[in-house]
Amino acid sequence: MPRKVAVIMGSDSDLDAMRPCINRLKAFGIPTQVRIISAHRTPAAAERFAANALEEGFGVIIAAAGKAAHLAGVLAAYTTLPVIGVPMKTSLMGGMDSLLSMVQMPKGIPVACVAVDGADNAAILAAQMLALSDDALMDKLAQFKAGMAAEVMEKDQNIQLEEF
Ligand code: RP5
Repeated sequence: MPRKVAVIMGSDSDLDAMRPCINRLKAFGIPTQVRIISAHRTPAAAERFAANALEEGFGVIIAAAGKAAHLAGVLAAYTTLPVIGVPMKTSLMGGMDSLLSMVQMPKGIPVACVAVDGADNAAILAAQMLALSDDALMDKLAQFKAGMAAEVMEKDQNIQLEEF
């Protein structure tokens, strides 16, 4: 049974930014559960989810939050599963508040943090983690990378036809 990915958002206001993550996981065929759990508004639910996630068949937790974005760190505190944080863009310095809240985790409780609004990369990183024990998924990732390379090479060919 393949391990699932949890996509946890601190608020439904994070959903639009996280759609690329959910769509990418779906495209890779990864079973995904999407939840809204807040580290400060529903802290007991955050603890419960993270503490049970391994037993419930999850392999990676993706946590999206903005501002004082402690969701990823709180979830990481209650699980040995890898947690990938997605800092949400905010009105303060483009989301620097969210970014630092996630990336500056004190030692012992790491959070793998992608770029501000880096939802797509969070899904790809989660897939790479799961692919370590899933050869079919590793093949899909290889195809995905080859597809990206082919796109860039095509663009390179096309740009050489233009006059500058
Ligand atoms: C965080 O605060 C959420 O992750 C969201 O990014 C931000 C704002 O939440 P709302 O006030 O829009 O619910 O908890």
